[in-house]
Formats: sequence, C-alpha cells, structure tokens
Amino acid sequence: MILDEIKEALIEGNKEKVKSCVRQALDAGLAPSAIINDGLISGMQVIGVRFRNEEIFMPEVLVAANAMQAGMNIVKPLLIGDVEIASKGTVVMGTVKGDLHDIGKNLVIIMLQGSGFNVIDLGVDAAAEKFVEAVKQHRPQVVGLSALLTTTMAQMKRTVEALKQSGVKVMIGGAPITKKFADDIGADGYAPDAVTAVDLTRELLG
Ligand code: B1M
Repeated sequence: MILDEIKEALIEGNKEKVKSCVRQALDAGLAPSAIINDGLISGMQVIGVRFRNEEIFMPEVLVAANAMQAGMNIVKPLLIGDVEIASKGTVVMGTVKGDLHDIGKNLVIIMLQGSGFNVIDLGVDAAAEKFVEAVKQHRPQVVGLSALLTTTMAQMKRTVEALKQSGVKVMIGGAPITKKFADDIGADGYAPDAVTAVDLTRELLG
C-alpha cells in the first residue's frame, strides 16, 4: 500500500521516492492527514527507535529528516481544513540571541513535527523577550532553546529567568550544553540530540 511505501522510503532516506509516493497518494485521493500520520510520522518513529537502539546514527537521522521535510513540504499546504491531525502539544523553539546556528534546531523541529507536535519556530537570534511574547501568544507546553556558541549560553540563562513566571517548561540543547549547565540555570531539561529532545518533550508534558 502506498502509505507503507512512503514509510519505507523515509526510513531508507530516499527523498525522491518519498516525494513521488506522497504525490501518488494525493492523486489516489488519500487525506493529507493520513499521509502525514500513517506514512511520514510512522516512518520517523522507526528512525527514532533505531537511533535509540544505536542501529543507526545522526547522519542517517539527518537524511531521513530531510526526506520527511520534502514530503511535508508537499502535504502541509493542503492541510487547511483537514482536522484529523490531532496535535500532541505545542512547542516554541528558537536559537537564542546572538546565535545564528540553526541546523540542529531545525532537526529537532522536524523530529518533533514528525512525532505529532505543533512547533512554532522563532528562528535564530531570538531574544528572551521574543520567547516571552511567543509564550503569551501561542500558550505552548514546552519552550526549546538552542545554542551552539559558548558565548550565547548566557542568553539561555536570561531566557529561562524571563520565562520563569509563565510556568512553561523549558528544555535546552546544542553542542556546548550539558545536563549540569541545564540544572545550574534552572532549565527543566537537557537533550543531547534531536531524538532525545522528542522523548524529553513527552516527559515534560507528563
Ligand atoms: Co559555527 N561554530 N560559527 N557556523 N559552526 C561552531 C559551533 C564551532 C564549534 C566551530 C569551531 O570553531 N570548531 C564554533 C563555536 C566555538 C564555541 O563557541 N566554543 C563556531 C563559531 C566560532 C562560529 C562563528 C563565531 C565563526 C566566525 O564568524 N568567526 C560564527 C558565529 C555566528 C553566530 O552565530 N553569531 C559561526 C558561523 C557559522 C555558519 C553561519 C558558517 C554555520 C551555521 C549555519 C547554520 O546553522 N545555518 C556554522 C556551522 C555550520 C558550524 C559547525 C561547523 C556545525 C554546526 C552544525 O550545524 N552541526 C560547528 C562545528 C561543529 O559543531 N562541528 C560550528 C550539525 C547539527 C546537526 O548539530 O547543531 O550540535 P548541532 O545540533 C544537535 C545537538 O546539539 C542537538 O540536536 C542536534 C541534532 O542531534 N541540539 C538540541 C541542538 N539544539 C538543540 C535544542 C534542543 C535539544 C537538542 O532542545 C531545545
């Protein structure tokens, strides 16, 4: 069945095949929500499990995430009015002020979307005030902060402090970040990679 083909193509990281199967599925009249839930998300879940079991590593996750993104790009514009996608929760994500690195953040976003979460992306160079504003506007359950520079880690502390009153859970990550740093600044959790970030989000949602 075409949804299984989408899932398999995503697991293989075959971007072109994912795109052509998604188009075929749409031509056959399948709902965008079914393509996302039973094809793309279902494939990404397998990738998450294989990564956790150390059967595959980050480069393979990146390739699968890329294929997922290609499929999502085709179906997402058609989602308006399709109410079958039940979001598992909302996450506001951004790279902190002064930091322009977004490859890791985008990977975390794709994995979260691939696991059924609604993600609001604040982009890069996002100041603490921007996160506070986004929390007021979107009422997320979790906020995710990414930083790749030792010099921008201090912005995480500022942002965690600024968000304290809102009661929202904050997870942090990025190459220089450690669990100890997360504890020191009062963040609710630290994830070393995109797959763990999804587990952590589920955990923070209780
Ligand atoms: Co920059 N850079 N860079 N850079 N860059 C690093 C980070 C650096 C380690 C390179 C080095 O010197 N060896 C170094 C930082 C040194 C330090 O602070 N200790 C560095 C530097 C110094 C700089 C500039 C200052 C260089 C300059 O201009 N003199 C400058 C800063 C610009 C700025 O931000 N203000 C700069 C610029 C750039 C580019 C623009 C050229 C480009 C970024 C392009 C982009 O992101 N769109 C870039 C790149 C590509 C890198 C390296 C090579 C790769 C980063 C990357 O994308 N990794 C990097 C060296 C390296 O890491 N090998 C480097 C792949 C990505 C998938 O991994 O981002 O770690 P990562 O994300 C992982 C996890 O960390 C985690 O999940 C991801 C997937 O597993 N994760 C989270 C990330 N965010 C998370 C959030 C979570 C949970 C998990 O929850 C919310």
